[in-house]
Amino acid sequence: MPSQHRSARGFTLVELLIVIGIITLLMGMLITGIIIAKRTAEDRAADMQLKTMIMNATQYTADWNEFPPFDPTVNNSNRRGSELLYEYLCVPHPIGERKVGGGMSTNDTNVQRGTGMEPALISPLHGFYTYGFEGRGERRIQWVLVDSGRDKLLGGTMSAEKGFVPDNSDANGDGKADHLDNLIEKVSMH
Ligand SMILES: [Ca+2]
Repeated sequence: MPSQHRSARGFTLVELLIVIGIITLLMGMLITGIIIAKRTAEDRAADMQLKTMIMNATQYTADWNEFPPFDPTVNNSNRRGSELLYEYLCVPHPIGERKVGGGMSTNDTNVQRGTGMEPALISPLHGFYTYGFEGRGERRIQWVLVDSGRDKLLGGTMSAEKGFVPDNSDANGDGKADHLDNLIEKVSMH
């Protein structure tokens, strides 16, 4: 009888372990699902914000009949580009009686503010933006807007001739070039 009792208890323990195993597996799947859903939502938001920026960049060139100044500080922690884009795309500027620009709406999540810092337009992927222009010589043909992506690293430089020029840097050491998750959009000037 005692041996029967032991085997009954042993079987219960195995069952318990199986149940714990299944629960762990389901929890893992659930958490993975939540992470994937969150990432998909962020990717979509980043894409939409870049498209909104393009609309407002197009409006900027139409209002001012020129591009904004070149972002001179292109590097991997390019807060300055995001500060300039906030200034050009989100803040209305008076021209005589009317106000131009500033069409892009901002909220607590897409603007980063800090003491002693200019407000900066930030990506739903939490990184900064970079922008530059593509053209030949002095002639600028289009804006190039770059969201540095989930790794927040640009992995390239902005050339006045060619726009964004990627390199093969891998600053976060994940074996992928930093530019591979960048989102890039271009706006022609007419
Ligand atoms: Ca990147």
